[in-house]
Amino acid sequence: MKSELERIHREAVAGLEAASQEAEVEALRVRLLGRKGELTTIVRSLRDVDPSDRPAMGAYLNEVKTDVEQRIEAAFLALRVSARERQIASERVDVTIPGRRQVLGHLHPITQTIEEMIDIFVALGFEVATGPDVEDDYHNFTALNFPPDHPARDMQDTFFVDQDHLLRTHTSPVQIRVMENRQPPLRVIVPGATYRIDNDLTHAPMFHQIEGFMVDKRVTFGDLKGTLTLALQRLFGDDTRVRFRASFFPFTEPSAEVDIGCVICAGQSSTCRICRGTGWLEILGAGLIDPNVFEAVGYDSEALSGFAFGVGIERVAMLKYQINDIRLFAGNDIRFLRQF
Ligand code: FA5
Repeated sequence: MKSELERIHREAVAGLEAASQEAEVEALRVRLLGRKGELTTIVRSLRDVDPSDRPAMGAYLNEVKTDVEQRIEAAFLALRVSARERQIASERVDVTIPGRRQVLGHLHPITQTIEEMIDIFVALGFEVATGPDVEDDYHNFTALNFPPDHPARDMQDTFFVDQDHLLRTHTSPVQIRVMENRQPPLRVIVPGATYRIDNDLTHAPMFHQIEGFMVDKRVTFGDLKGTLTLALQRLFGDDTRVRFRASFFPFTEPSAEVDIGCVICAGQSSTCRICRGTGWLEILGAGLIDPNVFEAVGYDSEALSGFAFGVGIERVAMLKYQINDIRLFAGNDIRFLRQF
């Protein structure tokens, strides 16, 4: 039995020294100390030993068992420590390596222009409202005093969804939606996407407008002029000249087209390509809200008055940034967008 114990001890020591994985140590532990392990079973053969040798043999057995247990414990500990050291080494961070540059995106130039214009009008006491892109004929045309045979109702100009629904051709239907639900005094702006069957250097099938309107007692054309002149000068610079020309919209009376002094040549060049030598650039449509529009929303058109205007955002952005092709805004060319 002694020689058997010596063999087990020798092999245990050698096995533990060779083990490089916790799993190997665990296998050895099971082989030696498990329920059917070599050291566990050899205890049972102690009863076959001559009684006079039994105390000495028992003591030796205990010595071997204790030693093996301690070596296994130590082997586990050593492997865990070296595994942790390897992990720490592999996760080491070199704080001296220069950081990776984060490429920051930015807002689209149209969004930037919309936000700038919202800020200008909010500072003048206007609030922001929105409405649906898919509109019904009533809000887009009828309530805005378009006669039944108006050319804008032609399939040539308007994207119809079905008999009664269309992609709104302007932001003016939101005037109706706000007035249907609220009572004056109102000062509201409406930024949003608008759609028309158009496609050339200055007209896109989808573009953006900002509608603005004010309704109260005794709102005058002077209020419209003052508000728009101030807003356009904040947008294009304090020296910007603004002029109003008589025009026509079904939903305003009187109506005006508003021009700003050419931002390129300031009226100094008879060959300017932007203003074609006129010195003026058309920028928006406006007017005093037609009494028929007030009637459509149930307002008292005798007691109330109001102004409204609609600006093309792409138009503003093209003039501000001197862009000559409207299609660049929707082209998603990163080389174009990076410039803003
Ligand atoms: C209107 O849309 C009116 N609703 C504006 C208005 C509102 C007038 C309130 C009075 C009171 P107009 O069709 O002119 O008007 O369009 C207004 C602006 O939208 C134009 O000056 C132009 O800058 C822009 N616009 C029109 N069509 C396009 C298009 N296809 N692409 C880009 N911009 C366009």
